[in-house]
Amino acid sequence: MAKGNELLEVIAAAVREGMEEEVLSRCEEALAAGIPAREIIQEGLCPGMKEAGELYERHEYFLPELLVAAEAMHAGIRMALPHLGESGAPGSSETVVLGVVEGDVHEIGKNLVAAMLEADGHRVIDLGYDVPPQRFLEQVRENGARVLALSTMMTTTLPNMRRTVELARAMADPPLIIVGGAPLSQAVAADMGADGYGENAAGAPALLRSLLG
Ligand code: B12
Repeated sequence: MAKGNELLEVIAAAVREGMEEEVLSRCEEALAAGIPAREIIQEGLCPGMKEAGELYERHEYFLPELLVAAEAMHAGIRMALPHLGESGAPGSSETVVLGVVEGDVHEIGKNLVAAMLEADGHRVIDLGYDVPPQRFLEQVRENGARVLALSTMMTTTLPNMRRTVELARAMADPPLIIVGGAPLSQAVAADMGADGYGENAAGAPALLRSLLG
């Protein structure tokens, strides 16, 4: 039986190769070995997806291979999620409106954020991708959401995220705004007026807890 870090590497490789059955059996093994679910997601499943993304960028993978890797990752996430409660601290339950900003279809990272927030007990209203600013605002209003979570993976759609943040800030009762995605940093997020920035999905629940006090 593989141990600790070695097992997480095996999980990452299985995600990268899109081997869903292998991902599931190795995640089961890791949970049985007492590796925390959060670590399995953060150190095994996510790095595997990142590697698949890099292979795609180098034209060593085509779209089908990338999407099979994403499926394998999601299967592992679904298995790990019910075990997250053991490692996470209890927090308040909030309504979160979440989506990828207008012009951007990259949704794999956003889906992970949704899964992690739901596992932490929040009600997530997932608007999907390519979401215009007004739709975010409408949904925040209609659902009385206290949190707005925005994602983008492209520098070209950062201005759309900024615009959405500005409009949300100008609402009568503005939500708490958290943002994430590859082209962002703490500094960029602060500059656009967001309340918080999350580097990865696994840290999103803790980010919300710290902002909500
Ligand atoms: C997969 C992918 C695609 C897939 C998307 C499939 C899907 N259903 O999502 C497809 C093939 C469709 C695609 C299309 C395009 N892509 Co693309 N794509 C990627 C790739 C390879 C991986 C992205 C990914 O899923 N990563 C894995 C996830 C898990 O990571 P993540 O998204 O970063 O999310 C994590 C964190 O950022 C964070 N996070 C994310 N959001 C949020 C939100 C909150 C609130 C919080 C707290 C945290 C958080 O948590 C996540 C999990 O830990 C990247 C390159 C790369 N290596 O990153 C390029 C990349 C993003 N794409 C790029 C481009 C240019 C495009 C296209 C324009 C290409 C084209 N010419 O057609 C189109 C875009 C069309 C559009 N209008 O959006 C560029 C963007 C460059 C830029 N300008 O910044 C990249 C960087 C590639 C590159 N180097 O050129 N792409």
